[in-house]
Amino acid sequence: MRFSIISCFLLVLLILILILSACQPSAQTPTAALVVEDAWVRAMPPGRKMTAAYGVFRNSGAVVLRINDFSSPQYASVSLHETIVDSSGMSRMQEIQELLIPPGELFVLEPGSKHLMLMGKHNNPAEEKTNSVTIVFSLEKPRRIEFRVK
Ligand SMILES: [Cu+2]
Repeated sequence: MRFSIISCFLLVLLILILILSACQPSAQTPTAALVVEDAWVRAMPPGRKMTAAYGVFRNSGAVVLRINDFSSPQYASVSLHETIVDSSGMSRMQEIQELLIPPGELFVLEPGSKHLMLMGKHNNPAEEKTNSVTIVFSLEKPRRIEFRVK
């Protein structure tokens, strides 16, 4: 009888420890794990509604980062593209479903290759002055990243 009470108590204690350890926040959330360098947007002549954004994205965390939703307050749509050259030598753009970065690795967006396609520029003279484009990356917590226009 005494033994079963003790083992029951130990079982409850074990369950409590498991629940508490599951509730511990991880040291670094994926949102914080995304490190961005050299984020820039190609400057376009006035009136052009479309451009592309580039940069180097690094995963400094311990879990894979997957981002498949991007938006910008300055553009109607933001999508991830890759420029590919087909067998006839023609270059065209193809949509990529997600920006996927294994732990410790880089995802590079650069001219002639992968890029964020910005389409449908909104006319907002106030925002023109900042000379930057804000792109929101959907992670656990949405991450706003400023891209310098150059
Ligand atoms: Cu494109």
